[in-house]
Amino acid sequence: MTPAPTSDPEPVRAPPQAQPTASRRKGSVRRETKETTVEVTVDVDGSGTTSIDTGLPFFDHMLAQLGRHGGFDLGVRARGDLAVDAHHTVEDVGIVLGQALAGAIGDKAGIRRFASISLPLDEALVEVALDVSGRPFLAYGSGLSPTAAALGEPPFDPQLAEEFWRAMVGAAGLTLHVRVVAGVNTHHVLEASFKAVARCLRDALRRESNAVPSTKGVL
Ligand SMILES: [Mn+2]
Repeated sequence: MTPAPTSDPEPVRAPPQAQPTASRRKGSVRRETKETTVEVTVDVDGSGTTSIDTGLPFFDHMLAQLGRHGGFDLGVRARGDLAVDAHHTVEDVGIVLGQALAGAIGDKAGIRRFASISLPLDEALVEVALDVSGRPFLAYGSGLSPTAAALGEPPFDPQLAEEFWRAMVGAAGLTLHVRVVAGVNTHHVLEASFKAVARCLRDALRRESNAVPSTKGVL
């Protein structure tokens, strides 16, 4: 005969509730002007899956680095006035990506906020420091000659990388420093810089708590 229990068994714990911070941070923006039509979707808590089509193969290659090494799912589709040149398309993708990121990260609760890296790609070495500050600021030194040859077809002028970062940080409210320490090959220098920013975004947007990481209480 089994004796009746004399005390309550260990209380059954409720299954863990999904924390508010466990929700996936997603943003989606579509922007249409007379120069470009750009659609961006971003899932900051994704897995680095990308689907990129801007009409500029080299830029696609760079944006794929951003998503893959940023650890976020990134969809970009852009149709721009490439017959003029790539400028409007690149700049507008930066604006829309920045807006989508801002929407995804919301009030920035719990994020690490700061990140930096020194990232090599063969002979190229790029330093990046990032603050998800809410204050747009870009310091950019590519070290590349203004006459460095364009990449891909249709051509991506290497100078457009700076325009892209300025547009993105302006729309997302990021403080971003990109400094090329060494590098000869243009493809390597640009790719290292995109990978470095990606890695910093991944680290800075990682959630470490539920608090907004500012003594002001807001970012
Ligand atoms: Mn490459």
